[in-house]
Amino acid sequence: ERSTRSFNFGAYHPLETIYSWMDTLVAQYPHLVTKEEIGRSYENRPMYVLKFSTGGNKRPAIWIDLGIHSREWVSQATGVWTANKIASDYNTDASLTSLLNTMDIYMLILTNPDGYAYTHSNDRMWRKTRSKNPGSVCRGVDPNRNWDAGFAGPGASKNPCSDSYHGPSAHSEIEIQNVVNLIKSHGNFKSFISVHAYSQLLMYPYGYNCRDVPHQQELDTIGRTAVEKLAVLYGTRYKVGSICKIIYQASGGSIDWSYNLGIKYSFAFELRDTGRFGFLLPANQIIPTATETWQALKYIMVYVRDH
Ligand code: ING
Ligand code: ZN
Repeated sequence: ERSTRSFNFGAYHPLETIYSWMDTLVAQYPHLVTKEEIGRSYENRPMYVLKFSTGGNKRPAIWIDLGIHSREWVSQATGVWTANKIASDYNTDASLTSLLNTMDIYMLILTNPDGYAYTHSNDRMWRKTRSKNPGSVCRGVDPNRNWDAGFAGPGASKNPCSDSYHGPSAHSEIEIQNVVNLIKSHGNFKSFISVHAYSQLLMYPYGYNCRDVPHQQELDTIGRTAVEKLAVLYGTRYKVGSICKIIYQASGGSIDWSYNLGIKYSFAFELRDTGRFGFLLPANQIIPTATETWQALKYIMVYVRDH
């Protein structure tokens, strides 16, 4: 794809197509968008973060990762649409423009590139990384059980064949190390948002236990307003709550780690749908899903800017 205008945002694309689309986006908006390699995956694929910035040095920033679970295809597809939206709306959408005049946005669209490639080549339902597990015939670690936050506690499996295998140690997966290193070395992230599918939920910490976090009330209020904004377009209903209370207890998750690191505005989305199609969400729902989600994302980001 030479121009992002000819790119089909309403289709699911393989990794190589998304990576080459990133270059066209950067080429089209060179003063706003840059592409940074944060490291390589287990199978040596580059991991590219898109940085949206109008200047400054390590401005307060918002982190958005998508596709940590490879089979949740509407997540990565929403990332592609959203990145294009941020770039094209800068200078036309007043609240986004003012946001980008003081803050940066970082987007990691393919957080699990090996898994994503594998969902195209071998197994559409692959969730985990593709790392080898010594002593087991089963591959992969659940990259959302691998973070140093209640690691190996309830809601994660010690069985390498399980889809929720936590891995041999916290941050054992190179893909997670790459993100952790970027977040820590940057040191000025104010919000950390992880995008999954499906179930139509907007969640905040914790997953590793069911106790309220110190900022529970504020996070809940933000979440409720965000899902009201999301529902305006098509009436899509989301539930809001802590991971543990609203979905299930799950240890070693990314937003528990980011929250404990001091990034107060840590959220996780579960996009459409509620189970009719599940991971196999039809491509004609990509743009509606991304468009409604953008309303919630923008609300959260503007709130973060103002607090
Ligand atoms: N759901 C998430 C999972 O990892 C989640 C739910 C989100 C747990 C954030 C912990 C933290 O199980 C899906 N669909 O993957
Ligand atoms: Zn997931």
